Amino acid sequence: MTDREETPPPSGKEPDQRAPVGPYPPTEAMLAEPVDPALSAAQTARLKKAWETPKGWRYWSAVNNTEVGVWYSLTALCFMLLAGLMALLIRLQLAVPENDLVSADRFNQLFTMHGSAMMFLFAVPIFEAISILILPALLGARDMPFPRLSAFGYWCFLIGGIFVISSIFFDIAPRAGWFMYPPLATEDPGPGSDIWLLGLSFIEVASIAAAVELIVGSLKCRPPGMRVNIMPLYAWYVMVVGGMILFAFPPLIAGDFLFELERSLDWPFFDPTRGGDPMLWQHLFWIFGHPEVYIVFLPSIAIAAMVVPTVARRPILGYSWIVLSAVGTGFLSFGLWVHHMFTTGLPNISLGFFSAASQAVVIPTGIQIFAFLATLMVGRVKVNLPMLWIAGGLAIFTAGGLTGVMLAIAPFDFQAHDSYFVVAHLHYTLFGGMVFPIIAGVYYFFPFIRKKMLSEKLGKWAFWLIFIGFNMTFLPMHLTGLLGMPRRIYAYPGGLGWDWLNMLSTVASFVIAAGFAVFVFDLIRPKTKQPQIPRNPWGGGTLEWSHDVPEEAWGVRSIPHITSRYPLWDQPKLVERMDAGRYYLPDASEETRETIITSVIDAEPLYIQTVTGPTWKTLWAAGFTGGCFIFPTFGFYEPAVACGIIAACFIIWWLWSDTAWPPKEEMKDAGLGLRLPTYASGPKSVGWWAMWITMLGDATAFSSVIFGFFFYWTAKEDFPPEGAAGPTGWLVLLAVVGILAGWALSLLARNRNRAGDLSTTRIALGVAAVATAIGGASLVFSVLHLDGKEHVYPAVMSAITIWIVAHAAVAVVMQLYCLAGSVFGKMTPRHDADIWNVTLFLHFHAISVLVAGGVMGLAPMVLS
Ligand code: HEM
Ligand SMILES: [Cu+2]
Repeated sequence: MTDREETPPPSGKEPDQRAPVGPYPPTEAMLAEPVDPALSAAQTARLKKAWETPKGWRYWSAVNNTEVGVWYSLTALCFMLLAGLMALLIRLQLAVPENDLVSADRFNQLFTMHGSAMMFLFAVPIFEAISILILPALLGARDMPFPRLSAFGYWCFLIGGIFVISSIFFDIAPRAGWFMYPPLATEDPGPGSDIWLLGLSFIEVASIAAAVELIVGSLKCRPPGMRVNIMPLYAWYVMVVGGMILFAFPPLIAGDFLFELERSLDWPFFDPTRGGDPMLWQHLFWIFGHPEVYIVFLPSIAIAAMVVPTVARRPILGYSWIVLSAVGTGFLSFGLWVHHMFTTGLPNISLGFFSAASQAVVIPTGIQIFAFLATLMVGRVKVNLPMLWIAGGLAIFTAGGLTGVMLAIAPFDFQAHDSYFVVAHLHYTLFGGMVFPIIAGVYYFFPFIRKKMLSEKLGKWAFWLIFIGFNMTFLPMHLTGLLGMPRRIYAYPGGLGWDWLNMLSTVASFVIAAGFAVFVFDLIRPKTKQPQIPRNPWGGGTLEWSHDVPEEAWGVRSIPHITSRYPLWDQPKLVERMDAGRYYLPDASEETRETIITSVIDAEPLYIQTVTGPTWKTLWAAGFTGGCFIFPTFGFYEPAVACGIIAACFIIWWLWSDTAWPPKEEMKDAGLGLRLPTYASGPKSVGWWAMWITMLGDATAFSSVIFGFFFYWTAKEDFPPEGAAGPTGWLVLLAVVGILAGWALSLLARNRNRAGDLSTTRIALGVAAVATAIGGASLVFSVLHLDGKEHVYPAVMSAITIWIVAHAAVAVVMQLYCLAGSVFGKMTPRHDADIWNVTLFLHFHAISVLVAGGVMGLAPMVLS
């Protein structure tokens, strides 16, 4: 036990030394003390008030994870059903040879939208949705650290998703396949490809926002005592998958960025006649695309990792092995992308390397599955519905994994590539590795969310219909593929031996549909007459099952001190004491929403974070951000710019009014005699972590653009073309100097502010903004004489410029924001979270400017 009574009070020199005061961890004697019932009742009333969900139409301004998570999950499920209907149309068209149910063009739209919607509007979002919904409960937190960010992400997802998917009703949907290969997609007339590029980029940004939120949530919102090595496996998977999203989506966003520049400005990034290369897109796409399949697979394993111990009624075996394998799978998955490009004429050495790497990923995947099997074998298993779905999923996934190993062998892939064998393989992995486990998750967590049970009988019907229907649909496709049927054809001649196989697949796909109908019916049928469940109906050991029945919006009555991986099994009296308000944060003294932030490794309490409540600002911000992405698809650039500016204003207003204001009281009682600070800046605060993580993603996207430069440089002989002009050297230098000066001055401002020297702080910030602006402008002028249309070389230079200048603009806004904060009392020497986050952004910006300066200023000299 450590006693912090001795901690010195904050001194003038080191204003951020506000530290927790009081005993920690709590002793059994402290926990055994009864709580005064009158006090407890008063606390309950205040908590209720603080966490009240808005009523009537204001309900939609809610930002609480329990509301946003439910909307998010339902929306993703709806998109899945729509994409499923498209699959049925595809199957109907292919039922008989030479069918003319839909036209060739419509068919292309159907399979492109089916694949894109399943992957981008269902597979990734559903993971984030479920995680937003349950993660705080798993961690005994009251909410996610940035509820408004979740709400913003949700609204972006909804708007973007509806926009992308509804294009199919207007016959303008994308139609170049879910991986949009150029030149097919670059030359495709009509807005289809733009809808894909801009609409999905918009959704990817929202996905990244959610990933940031989830990672910070698992790192910093764990209950006191829940060290990393005892946190629920689900939270580990959230971190791994969140990290993968952070490194996988940005290359795609960078690719989308180049692609859209090519489509709207005719800059020839992927056009070989002007120095471009379609292979660059394939690389960028699959650097995203392969990790993507693990991004959708690992969360399902995470659900299995929660269900299996409950079903086996014992702690999971091989906890550390599972964690290591999850991390290992995450890493390995970034080294496999080339197996999607085996037939593009790559050197043999690459084929060999990526073939071996692809097979190696079986090892960590296998370890996780064996750990589950071992847990089930030594446990006292009582099979329930969630377990049935998990088992079915694992069986199907394993079959898909085996065909995956076959396809990873390059010579086999040469034969099976782009045939129905691949369609069979990918559906085996996706159904087994995500659809089944997700449904298992729905059955498992439904009682937690709605406090009612789904029907056992209907659940079994749904399972067997989908399981049998699935195998009857997709097993034959292995054969159709090996018999030579290519994927993505809208009609085929009869008599090739494919007819009956196709008919079988089509009939069976309706069996799957019937199964889904049963499942959806069970989900939405009214359950008012049904009794509420008892608490913890499955007998789980993790914290989410400690929630009250009926549910209260505050999550937990008090935030417990955790000492075990399965606290509900191992810590007697835990729930009773939580309910009594014996633990931390039992009160909402100012009737504001709060949660405890703990340290990353040991989960020691650090400070109390105010959590924001309902607002419309996020909805407006999302709407206008949507406009900024959606208008350009149809070539309306002015309204797009206007929307972008308005969205930025909303976001700034939202940040300004709701984050990082100096608190009323510096320290607050957190319960059990512990007093915690109410403000943190720098590495202790959640905002700083969020910025770090966001910047990692941002830097990855920038690196992908730079990767493009080096790709052309190494792969193309005419890069740069003979005698081509480059950016103006001295202007590039001026840009670097200006932006670096802005960075250094902001750092100076941060230090002077701490020292209480407000006038220097403000002057430095003002000058920093001017220097950064001059830097950005110089970079623009350095490339103005170049014509991006002529060749990929000027195009790349201009693309890098756009990237840097956009960031410089953000930097200027941030510097002015801090200046305003200092003037209006939002930022004080003690309360400087904003400028910490801004300087962190500027560190990254400074590095990217140095890189850009090198590429734009020095490379022309080296190259010529
Ligand atoms: C009712 C269940 C489903 C059926 C009957 C079905 C059927 C099909 C068929 C026949 C194709 C090939 C189209 C063609 O090449 O002409 C296809 C492609 C695809 N499906 Fe599914 N599918 C189903 C569910 C799913 C799910 C749940 C996912 C992902 C989570 C998914 C992802 C994909 C992808 C990525 C493609 C490739 C699209 C492309 O070639 O661009 N499908 N599906
Ligand atoms: Cu792959």
